[in-house]
This record gives sequence, C-alpha cells and structure tokens, in this order.
Amino acid sequence: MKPERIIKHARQQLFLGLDFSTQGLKSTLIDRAGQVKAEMAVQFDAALPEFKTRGGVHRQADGLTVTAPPLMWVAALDVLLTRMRKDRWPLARIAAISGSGQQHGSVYLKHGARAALGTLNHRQALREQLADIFSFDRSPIWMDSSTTRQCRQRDAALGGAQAVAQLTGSRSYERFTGNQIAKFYEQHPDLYAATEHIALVSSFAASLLIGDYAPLEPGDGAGMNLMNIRTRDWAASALRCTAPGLAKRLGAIVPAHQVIGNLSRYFVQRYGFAPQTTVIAFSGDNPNSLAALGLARSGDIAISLGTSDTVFGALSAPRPSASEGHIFGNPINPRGYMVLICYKNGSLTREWARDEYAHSSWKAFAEELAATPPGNGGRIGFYFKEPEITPLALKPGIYRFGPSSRPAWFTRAQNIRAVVEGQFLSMRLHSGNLGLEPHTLLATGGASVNSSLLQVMADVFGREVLVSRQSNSASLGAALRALHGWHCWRARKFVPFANVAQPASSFRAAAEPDRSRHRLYTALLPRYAQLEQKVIS
Ligand code: XUL
Repeated sequence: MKPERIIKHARQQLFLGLDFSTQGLKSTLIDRAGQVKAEMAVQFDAALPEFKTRGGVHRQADGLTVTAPPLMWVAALDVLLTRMRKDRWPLARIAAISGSGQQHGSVYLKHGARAALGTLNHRQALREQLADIFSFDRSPIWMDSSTTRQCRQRDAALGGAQAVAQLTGSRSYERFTGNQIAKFYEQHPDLYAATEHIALVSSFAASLLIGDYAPLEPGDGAGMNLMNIRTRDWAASALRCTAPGLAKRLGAIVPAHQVIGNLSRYFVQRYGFAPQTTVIAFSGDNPNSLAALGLARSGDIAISLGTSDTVFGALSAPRPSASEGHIFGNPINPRGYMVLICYKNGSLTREWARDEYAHSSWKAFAEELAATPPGNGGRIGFYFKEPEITPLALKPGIYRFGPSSRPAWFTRAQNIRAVVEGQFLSMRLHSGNLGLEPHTLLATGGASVNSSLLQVMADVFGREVLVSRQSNSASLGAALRALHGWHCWRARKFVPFANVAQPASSFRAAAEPDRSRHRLYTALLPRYAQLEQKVIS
C-alpha cells in the first residue's frame, strides 16, 4: 500500500505490541500519541494446560535444563487473537505490529517450515498446521544453565572470557543462544542436520506474523554470544566454534526499527486485520523495556523487579566486561548500546523468602523488614535459590555472614532484610563497575508495586525512585517500537524515537532516599564486595 493512503487515515491508526514472555503472551495496543488503549494477556499454564508447563516452562530433573514447548507459543497467539476479536478490538485499524520475546531462547525449525509458515489456511488453527515444523520440540530458554562445557569451549576457541565479551558484548553465558545451539549440535547432530532455520523466541514470533523466516535485530541478537557487538553482524569466528553451517540457519540482522514484512494473510482473513498491516522487527523483552521507558540519556537507569531482576540503561560506547553484565544493541538508537545486568534470583527468591520467613504474606514481609534496622546490624546474605549468573555462574546456595564477616545464623526478619539489601547492594556494585551512574532510578516489573522494596532501593543507591504506572513494559515497548518503525518507514529514514514515540504514561515518585541510610549502605558496599568474592571463589 502507498504511504499516502495510510496518512489519509492517520487519525485512526493504532499500534500493537506483543510480548512472548516466559509465563504468558501479553499485548498492548496504543494510539499515535503512545496512549495505551487496551491490554490483554494469556497465561500459558492456565490457557493451555495440555502443554503441562509450570510458569510456562519444563524443568528437567538435572536441575539445569529448562525448556518450553514452542508449539505452546504458536497456540497462544491464536488464543490471544480470538479473545481480542471476541472483545471487539479494532484489529483492522492496527497500522503496525512489533513484538518482544523472552531473550536467548532458541527455536529449531526443520526443512519445510518456511513453506508451512507461508501457506497457512485461515480456516485451521495455527497449532494444527504448524505442529510438525520443529526439528526439536523443546526450546531451551533463558532459565537453562546446562551449557557450562560449551561456554568453556567457546572461551578456549576465542581467546578467553574477556575476548568473548569484547567481541560479542558478553562473556560466555550458559543461557546465551550460541551455547545452547552448540549443545544441541553436540547432543543431536542428526536433528541439527534436519534444521533449516534457528530463530530466537522473538524472531520466531515475528515469523508467525509475516509467514516467513524473520530477521533478528541487534538488541536480541546480542544475547547469543554470536554477534559482533560493534558491527552488529554475525562474528564468523563465534559461529565457527558453535556448529557447522550456522550462518545460513540464522538469517540476517536488521535495524530494530525496520519493517520486516506485511502481516500474513492468515491473520487478515481469520481475524480481520488490514492487509497492509506492517510488522516491525521483534526484539527481546529487555531491549523493549528500555524502549518503553525511553532510556536515552546516560544516567537513565531502570531496575526491573521480575522473575529475573534486571538493571538496564543506555550507553553510547560499549565497555564489555567478562565479570558482569551484558552489552546489547539499543533498539531505539541504531548506533547506541544498552547495558543489562541480569539476576536469576529475582521475584522467585523473594517469594521463597516471603514463604519461608513471613508466613507467605507480603504484609508480614514488609513488617519484618521494618522491624530490622537498615544495614541489618552489619549482616550480609547471598541467597541463590536458582543458579545465579551475576557476577559469575554460581550454584544454588545460601550464605549468611555476621558483622564480623563470619558465617552466621539469622532470625526470620534478618533473613528478609538480607535478601532485599543484598540484591540492591549487588545491583549498585555491578552497575557502578560498568560505568552506570544513575541520576534517578525507574522501577518496573511485577514487584515494583512493593513500596518497602523501593525504599531500600532508594536508600542503597541514594537516588529518587520513580515507578511507571504501566507495568507491561515489554509489550508497551514493542507497541512504541511499532509506532516508531512505522514513522521511520513512512519518512523513509531514521526518525529519532523521542520525536515520535514517547510513552504517554507518566512516572510517579515512589521513594526518596534517606541520606544517613545511604551513607550506611555506601560504607557497607566494600564489605559486600569482599564477601561476594569469598562466596564466588
Ligand atoms: C536477560 C534474561 C531475562 C529474560 C527474561 O538476559 O535472560 O531477562 O530475557 O525474559
């Protein structure tokens, strides 16, 4: 369709963001002003119980392997769109769609999958037509930590951990897609040979929408240990040490604002979308959350308290580190970068502490926290219920140290305070090491509604904490990127994100730092760093 026709109907245009998260498929519909018009979510466990997932995943008995069935994501898309149609969402007015996926997960598609995606019959559900396109019916996801050996092989082939970080933006991480692909190739060479295409969760979802293999963009592509972080193209040496014939299975990397195709006829005919609906490259949930918050200025930092906790911010020059964090492409600035520090022990570990020490009640959790002094009388704890990845790959374990830095026993309340303070001290330590100096903190994610957590965050960093009323930041970010990509496409050039795609929801001040408490945490930080060294060595 000609751009003129779209402009004529500009008043009516809407933009859709889809987020294929670990636990469910979420969506956000916005107008041209970035105002949220509607939201909808499908929880995988509840809506699709036949896939027998818990929290959207399957955990193997080894405690390390975590996968999800990719057909469940396919099925969820039809469930979501059917509900939207039933609720009379104005699908025909959607001008552009973009999306988000949990990062690092890989989808293995066998020969013939491309043809199946391109010839869908709108009278049949996606899952019936696509059940047979996978060469591997289990997608390893970000919670998987079973590839330590492949990580060490990558380090050896590329000249060590720092060399891997310099090249790809991150040291070798177990969950990163390249290491998952190397394991897949080693364990199932026959299935690898039968694989025509390997997608990320994000690009797989985009492939469903365009009816063809979708390219990646550098925000999610950087989470693979395979992309050269500076050229934003595949790093040949990193592909070579992963699996043979990988380049042709991975496809292209395009800028995040690029139109990757029109919506497939399947969705037009089955759900009533407009045939000219454009699809913008999908990205990972963390890059999309960065877009949702419009993090552009250096010092703009967000902390997302979710299943995994993440700290992220924009950066103009990459300073990759083998000790902590990741550098990804910035999805709203094709020349920029973003820093991400990810913790596997986020909400699940806080919920465990709530159940263990506060009778499964957040109210009791907050009361116990309030009953202990900030700084916990010098007590510091490390709670790795999940294998941790920051600063290093660490096995599950709990370590508690008294004021004299000797192992100690903690009361219930002291445990709760140690879980909370330890996490924010770690965030301050490692984001500081990567050069992130916050002027304010934006808190997002499910647990950002918990004001007692936000107060400790403000005190540890010594900065005001703001929260966004919008909680589905990845799907909002995807919707804003759809709007941004659509503007770039219309203008036939890159348009600065801030000019066209500001999130309309405002931020609310949630916690002010207390100066004396901040001084106390600053004094505690070197001891925290020393004890962390002790725990990881
Ligand atoms: C980021 C990471 C997680 C997932 C969660 O590196 O592993 O934040 O993206 O969906």
